[in-house]
Amino acid sequence: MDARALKIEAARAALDHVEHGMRLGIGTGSTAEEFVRLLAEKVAAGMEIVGVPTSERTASLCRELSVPLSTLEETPELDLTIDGADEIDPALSLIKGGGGALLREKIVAAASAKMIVIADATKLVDTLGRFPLPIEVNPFGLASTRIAIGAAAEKLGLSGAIVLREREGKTFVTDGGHFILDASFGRIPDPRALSDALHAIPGVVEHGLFLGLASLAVIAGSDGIRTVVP
Ligand code: ABF
Repeated sequence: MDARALKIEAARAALDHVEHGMRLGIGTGSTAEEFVRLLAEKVAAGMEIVGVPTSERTASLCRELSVPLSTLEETPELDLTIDGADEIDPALSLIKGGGGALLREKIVAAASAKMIVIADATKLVDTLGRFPLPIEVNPFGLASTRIAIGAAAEKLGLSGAIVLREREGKTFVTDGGHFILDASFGRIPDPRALSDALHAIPGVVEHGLFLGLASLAVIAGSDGIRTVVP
């Protein structure tokens, strides 16, 4: 089964958790986009839901496919968020943000009673950190913030390149108008400690460690669908 087929299978399995009348957080990335396409079919068949998108890209796809949208201002409490991830560990701690949407993704996930992660099996890891950790930073004071991030990581025994994300030769700017630093720290044995250290840095808006947010992961692999709980 090719990579896209696995994403579709994970998205399809997650759809079983969506009930009529739900208020949904809708994730970003290629797996989440497969979920949007399948959700649109359910809506066309009469399922009533409303979605809060985690990025302009997801919002645009939802509008194109007539998935009803709301905002967190209108719908501040969500029943369920469905989203992808870059890495998933056995405790369902995640690295997210490869798609550059981590801030809205985390805000929406935190506003949801439940979060289900959808992914192919390549995202499963024993310890987070093989994937560079995305850190969303305010453009003001970027150089100082990058130094502070390196120093905070060093105190935790972590080190590695901290690179300003670019796209098509220009600095990547998030939907929220911020920059992303991708930190290649390698294995992160204590994600909570790193999360707390990053949150203490004024120029850091948010980071891609999603801890204690996902309640279930639907994983598609060559051996079929697996449901992972912490
Ligand atoms: C988004 O989906 C990001 O947080 C994460 O980086 C990405 C994973 O993308 P894909 O599903 O395309 O692998 O939620």
